[in-house]
Amino acid sequence: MRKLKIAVLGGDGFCGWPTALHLSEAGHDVHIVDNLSRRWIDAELGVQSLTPMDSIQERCRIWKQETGQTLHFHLLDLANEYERLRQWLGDEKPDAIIHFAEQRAAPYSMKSDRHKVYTVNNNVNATHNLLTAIVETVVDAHLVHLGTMEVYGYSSVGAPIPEGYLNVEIDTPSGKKGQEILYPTRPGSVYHMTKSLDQILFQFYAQNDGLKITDLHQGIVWGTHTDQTRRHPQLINRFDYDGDYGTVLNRFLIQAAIDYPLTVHGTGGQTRAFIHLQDSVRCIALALSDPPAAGDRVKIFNQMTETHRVRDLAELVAQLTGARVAYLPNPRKEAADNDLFVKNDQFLALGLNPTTLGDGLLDEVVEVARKFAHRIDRSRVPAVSAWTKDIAKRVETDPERKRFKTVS
Ligand code: NAD
Ligand code: USQ
Repeated sequence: MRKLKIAVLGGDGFCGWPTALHLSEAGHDVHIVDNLSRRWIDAELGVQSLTPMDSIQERCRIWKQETGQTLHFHLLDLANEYERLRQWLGDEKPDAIIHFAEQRAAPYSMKSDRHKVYTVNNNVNATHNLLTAIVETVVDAHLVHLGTMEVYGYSSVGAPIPEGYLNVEIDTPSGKKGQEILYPTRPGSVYHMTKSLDQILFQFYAQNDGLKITDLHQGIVWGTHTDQTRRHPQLINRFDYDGDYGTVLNRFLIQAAIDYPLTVHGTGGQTRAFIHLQDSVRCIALALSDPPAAGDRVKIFNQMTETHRVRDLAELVAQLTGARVAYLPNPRKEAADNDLFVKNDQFLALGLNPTTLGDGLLDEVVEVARKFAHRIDRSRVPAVSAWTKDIAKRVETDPERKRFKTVS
């Protein structure tokens, strides 16, 4: 692929940082744009990444020292600094823009009315500001957005979830007519809802202004290192373990490392889609190499490599590490059990060779967690953000929860 100027929006985050490094190593001119809000949220919640992260400026300095490649950093809030965003885009004219810059935790988005308002304002404005600034500055960039699998909900219809579009037949007075529609969304949290809204914004701007957009519906990312973050201790990636930002498999792995019971919500019958961080980074590079043409519909990929039931993951981690498994009242409003079939043919066709849970990388995460175990605050491990006030009451008074408090 030719050398591109690539803007990585949200490039200080868990997925954005390793993506920026991967693309820089591939020879692209990478510009990280971030308002560092995720670091402020850590301060708000009183938690920190399991791994000690340096400032973004220091991380960029170490990368230059290790590779000779410059990573540019721009402090900019996409949601609240529209004029600066437009100016920046017009000045820099990137060939590609990767958009990670959203509030991405479902539990955080459900904590309170304030957190709901923040998540909607931040995510929807960030995406819309970006789209309208691309139109206004006439920048000919391929926009790659990180969406999510759970925009679809998990209603077990039995058929595989297609890559974005569904062919339907509609009854009309003159008989049945075929139509292609976006696969219906049924988001499971305010955060996931913002990703559903993003989809409509993309559809409009692709159709109205011919923007070239790829939307990656990504599953839950697990793992911590990539080939590039392993190069130097100060290039280490963020790793969230707390009840709001930690995702299920990474949480089980750190819980095992500190002898904390694995926190399965409900029966653990929830089936979810997963992808290792290294594959996530590779998929983004593959998507960049295959942009849609101006005037095309939004290209949608399912960015996941395998599906697992939550309780099976807990059992697997327990077998690997000897950890105990705790079945706790579920703070979320979600189906207790669901099947999940997902198509991911497009990435496989582009050459993705999936890394799976069987590839030995679970141990690597446990090792990292053991190394930094002293940084873990056990009191921040339980997930306490409840989806409704009724659920909050039920969880709070549940005897199993009370018993758990004493054993953990
Ligand atoms: P993260 O919170 O670690 O990173 C997001 C980054 O965006 C942060 O550095 C934050 O400071 C920045 N940001 C947020 N709002 C911004 C704004 N208004 N202006 C500028 N910067 C802003 O999250 P992540 O895990 O790296 O996720 C990145 C993207 O991938 C998100 O959009 C998320 O929805 C999506 N995704 C993540 C996962 C996962 O498991 N982590 C799975 C599927 C999809
Ligand atoms: N869960 C547990 N125990 C825990 C944590 C979670 O049983 O300690 C359960 C949850 O109840 C849920 C499932 O595990 O059923 C997944 O939860 P999660 O926090 O790992 O994932 P989720 O909230 O869906 O969000 C994460 C990322 C988000 C991304 C999404 C991809 O935070 O940014 O969009 O995964 S997906 O789920 O495919 O939509």
